[in-house]
This record gives sequence, C-alpha cells and structure tokens, in this order.
Amino acid sequence: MNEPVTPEWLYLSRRRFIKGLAALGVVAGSTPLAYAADNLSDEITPFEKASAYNNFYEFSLGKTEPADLAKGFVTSPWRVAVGGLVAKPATFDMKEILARFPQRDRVYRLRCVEAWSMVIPWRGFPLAALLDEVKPAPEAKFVRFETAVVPKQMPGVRAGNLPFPYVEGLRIDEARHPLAILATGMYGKPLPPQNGAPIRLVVPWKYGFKSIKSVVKIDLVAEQPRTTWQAQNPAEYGFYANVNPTVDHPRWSQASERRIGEWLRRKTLPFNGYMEVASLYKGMDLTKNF
Ligand SMILES: Nc1nc2c(c(=O)[nH]1)N[C@H]1C(S)=C(S)[C@@H](COP(=O)(O)O)O[C@H]1N2
Ligand SMILES: [Mo]
Repeated sequence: MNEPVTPEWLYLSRRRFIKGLAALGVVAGSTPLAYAADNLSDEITPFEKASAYNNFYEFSLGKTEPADLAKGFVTSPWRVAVGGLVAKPATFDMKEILARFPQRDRVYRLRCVEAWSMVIPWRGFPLAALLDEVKPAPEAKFVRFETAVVPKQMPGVRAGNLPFPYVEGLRIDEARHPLAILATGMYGKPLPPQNGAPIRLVVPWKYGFKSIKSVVKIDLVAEQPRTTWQAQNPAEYGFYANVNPTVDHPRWSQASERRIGEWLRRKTLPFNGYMEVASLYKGMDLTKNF
C-alpha cells in the first residue's frame, strides 16, 4: 500500500498556482520548473541516485564512497536488542522482525540538514509497533538508538570519523507517531547497505541525521539521550532537529533546499511538509528547541 507523499492542501495550492500561471499567460510547458521553485511536485528520486549519494560516516565522510565501501557489509544474521525501561526486554532477530511486523510501503521526503533532499519509497513498519511489544514503563520518556560498530567492515570507524557508536534519540511521543517508521527496505527491495541495511529509523519531519542507520540497540530511557551530532556541535545540531525553514544552520540557510535531480532550489517546508506532527510541539519554542 502506498500512501501519498503530498498532502491534500499541497494539491489544492498547486491548483491555485496553475490558475495564477494561466492568468499570467505562462505556457503549460514551462510549469514543471515553476513547480520546482514552489515545492509543487514530489517525484520519486531514482533508485540509482538514492543508493549512490549517501551520508554514512561509519563508512566514509564522502557521499559517493559509502555505496562502494559498504558493498560487503554483513547484515545477516542481525539482531536488534530492545531494552531499558521496559517490562519485556527482547532481542529480535531480523527474520523475526520481518515475520512479526507487517511491512508497508511509504513514500517520504528526506531532507538532509545540509539542504539537499530526496523522495524515497521506504518499506517498513511503525516504530510504535515494536515499542508496544516490549511494553515501555511509565518512566520511559525517550527512546535511544545505536548503530552497529564493526571496525573490520567500516573504514570510517577505523578512521574515527565520529565518536562511534552513532547515537540518536526521540521523545517517546515522537517515537510513537505513526509517521515514524523502522525501514527494512526501499523501492520494494531490501535496504542496500549504504542506506542502512538491514534496518534503520526514518523520521520524515526531522533532518536526515535523526534517521539512524543499521540499528542494533534500542533503549527506553528517562532522560533525553546525548546524541552524536548534538555532542559533536550543540550550536549547530539540536536534539529535536525538526525541519524548520525559519531556523537557519549557523553556517547556511535552511529556507530552501536542492532536490536531488532538479535544477532550481525549492522552498523548505515546516516539518518537511508533515504538518500533522505540529501538535507534538505545542507550547514549545522551536527556535530554542531546534
Ligand atoms: N549510523 C548512521 N546513520 C546515519 C548517518 C550516519 O552517518 N551514520 N547519516 C545520517 C544522515 S546525515 C542522513 S542525511 C541520512 C541519509 O540517509 P540515506 O543515505 O539513506 O539517504 O542518514 C542518516 N543516518
Ligand atoms: Mo544529513
């Protein structure tokens, strides 16, 4: 089942926009570029691009190297240990995960904090379904995720590209939001290693670095976890990291982005266009909690 990437309000604004163009006498043939400038189409990024332009610092600091360097990465057998403040801690084998949680296809925009973006058809299941299995305790307020550390297979770990393991975190209500998924595949196939095989988080309303790859450990915790990028540079990377065109990165604007495969930059949308998550942040100052 595919869920549409573009919410209805965007379609409506597109129709209004087309009317506006007609009034100005703009020919139909020129509209795709105008759409691009105004956020109005969300074509799926070709698999060849989404699997060849990656951020995966365990393998490399470069974008095109992970595809080559992760080629032989061993992702089977693979286990994910889920524990911390839970009634039923469990270690799941990947086979068990695939059998127990029905896998669905979902097309999401992915917006990197570096101001490029893609549209990726993921296959996966709601993170909430996994959390339900282990029964979080009432004191559990956050979820902490860790990536595998395999120095023998990961040249970027050997090089010390970052302090590993790569750690990410979500507040528990964010983690339970139906848009937050654990992905096991993309484009109808298992995840390529460079995209975080065999299982990675996808949180489409947050900058891409929150969507931690090749997860081996998930813990329910009481305190906000110290995440890799926040620890690296707290002034540049916040814990929340919600896509927000009004809060610039100290070194570049976040108002617009380059959609991989397009010519013109397009406007960045609040929460990457997923306005249904806005209620999670009611009463919070998102310029302080960036
Ligand atoms: N473990 C780990 N997860 C990671 C990263 C990383 O370097 N290591 N990079 C992040 C960043 S910055 C982005 S933009 C996305 C990129 O995902 P993709 O390569 O599947 O497009 O993965 C995120 N997850
Ligand atoms: Mo990123």
